[in-house]
Amino acid sequence: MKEQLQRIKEAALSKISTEGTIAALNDIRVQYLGKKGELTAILKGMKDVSTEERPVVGQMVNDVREAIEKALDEVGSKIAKTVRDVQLKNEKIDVTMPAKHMEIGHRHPMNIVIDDLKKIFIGMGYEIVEGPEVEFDYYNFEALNIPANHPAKDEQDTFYIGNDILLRTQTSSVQVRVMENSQPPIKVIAPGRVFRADEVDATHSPSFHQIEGLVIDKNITMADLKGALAVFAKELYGPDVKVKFRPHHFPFTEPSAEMDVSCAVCGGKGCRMCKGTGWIEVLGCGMVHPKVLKQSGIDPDVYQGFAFGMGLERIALLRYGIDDMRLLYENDVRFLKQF
Ligand code: 2U9
Repeated sequence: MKEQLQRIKEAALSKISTEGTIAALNDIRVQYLGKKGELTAILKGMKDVSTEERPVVGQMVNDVREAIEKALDEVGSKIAKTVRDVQLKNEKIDVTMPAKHMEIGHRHPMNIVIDDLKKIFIGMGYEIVEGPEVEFDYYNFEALNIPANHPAKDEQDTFYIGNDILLRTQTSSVQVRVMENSQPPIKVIAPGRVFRADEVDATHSPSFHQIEGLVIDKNITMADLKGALAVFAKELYGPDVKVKFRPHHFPFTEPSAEMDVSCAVCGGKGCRMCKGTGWIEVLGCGMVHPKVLKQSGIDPDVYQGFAFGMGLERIALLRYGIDDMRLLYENDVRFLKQF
């Protein structure tokens, strides 16, 4: 049995020393040390060895096992190192290679305009408020002094979800909610998407964007409205811009007006952009109608306010000299890349 063990040891060590792969080493481990391996078979035969010989043979089996394991480990780690060295050599990274070109997008022109306007109003102390695009008829029309059968409801025809639920036609509904939930002083702008049942053409879209503003406090007058909107116009178009107010009518404001700014292209002389008038219409505005204040829980004998609203697509088209609103929504990258 001792010779047999010596033979096993020599055969195993010689095999191990000539192998070049981890898989082959694993096979050898199974062949000698596995459950059905040659060394294990000898251990099982120990019962036939005499009591005196047993400790000697047992020690030998252990020595042989240790020698085989040691050889397997040594050769195994040598092979692993060689494999790693080859891998490192093959996977060398050339840090001087030019990087792959990545297309990075940028803000949509509408978002550039929205962000600019928000920044101006934040600078003037306004808080930004948002509300639902799907709205109750009450918040979109009724609370703004536009009752059923009012002609303004026809001008602002929209998409109805149900009898009393619709897609909002103006962000005024957000300001009504602010009035219901808080007491003055109120100084907010409500930017957002609005909807109207309009046919698509160069200047109309069934979905567009607005910013509306609302300021309510004691002793607010038309002078505050004009001052605030003149500051806004100068922030947007530069310090030399002139503003003028033309009387108008809205159901929710009284008195109401539209504000024009002097044409930035011709400086007021008249050109193609301003259709020869020297002026460009920018927004609608007015003093909040006392009925509107009262209906939302604000006492019009104590508080007054002004409001304004503007369509943002119009401002974007004028700013960038775009002649067709549809270009803003078609997402043609050749168009969008220009901004
Ligand atoms: C409350 C009371 C009054 C908001 C206002 C306008 C005038 C206006 C239009 C401009 C072009 C909408 O996008 S557009 O079609 N808006 O002219 N909007 S005053 O008045 C309010 C808002 C909220 C509680």
